[in-house]
Amino acid sequence: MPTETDHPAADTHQPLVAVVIPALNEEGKIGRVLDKFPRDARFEAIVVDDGSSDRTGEEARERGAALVIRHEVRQGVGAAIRDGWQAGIARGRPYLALLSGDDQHEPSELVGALEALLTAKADYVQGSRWRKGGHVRGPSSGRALGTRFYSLVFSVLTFRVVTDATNGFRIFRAEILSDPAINIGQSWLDSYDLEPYVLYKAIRRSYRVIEYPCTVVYHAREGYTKMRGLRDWWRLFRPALLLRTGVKR
Ligand SMILES: Nc1nc2c(ncn2[C@@H]2O[C@H](COP(=O)(O)OP(=O)(O)OP(=O)(O)O)[C@@H](O)[C@H]2O)c(=O)[nH]1
Ligand SMILES: [Mg+2]
Repeated sequence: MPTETDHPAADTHQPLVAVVIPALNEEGKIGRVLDKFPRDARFEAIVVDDGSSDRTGEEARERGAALVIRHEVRQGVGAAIRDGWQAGIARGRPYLALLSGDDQHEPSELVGALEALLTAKADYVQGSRWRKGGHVRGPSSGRALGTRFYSLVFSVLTFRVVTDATNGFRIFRAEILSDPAINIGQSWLDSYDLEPYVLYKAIRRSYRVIEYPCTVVYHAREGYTKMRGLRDWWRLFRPALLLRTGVKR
């Protein structure tokens, strides 16, 4: 069971959006993410420290996370995000969001994304570095091409144009997760699969999904990924394929 450290100030603001930030050994970066977190009472940061062996959890607490959930043992990025979103639901937040814990997104862009969602009366906003106004900063090596190819395949499988399907950046109505056809509790989603799973389901269940331009940063010198080998790529790739073919639900 995860252990939780609550920050009393969070409850008095009654934020609209619980922004979940999964983090595994992100000391240094997690503080930077929280320093850039919008100074806007509609947003609260829920950091899930997924078995880090460094000061990730302490740093998150010191730099203003409303809630830090600690996994004593690493459970995977999907499991971390799931616990964070469930905590957001338990806190009564009507919207859930996702931001990388390795400082690859711009937290301030959450504000525009929320406005876009509310204005369009959408259910789900997916960040896209490839939409006009979006940016890629730093050397992404082969990733830029890889994410475009992935998005093309994802679009074919969902019958819908999605320009940046691997992007974690998103805000959506928490109610989506109580749809009986969307089950994020499945153990096959514990790793990289959860993020594309939720996007795929939101589209295929006919929720109103829009894209919003956002920034993705590649910290070449510090490192920006914990993905290892083909297995992790397959985990990112397989949800749309397995759902489309009916192998998984
Ligand atoms: N890989 C991985 N990341 C984890 C885990 N638990 C939490 N995380 C966090 O989840 C986020 C995603 O990690 P990355 O491996 O960088 O993946 P990504 O940022 O989605 O994609 P790329 O950087 O483009 O590879 C980071 O903030 C990690 O610290 C885990 O078990 N594995
Ligand atoms: Mg990363």
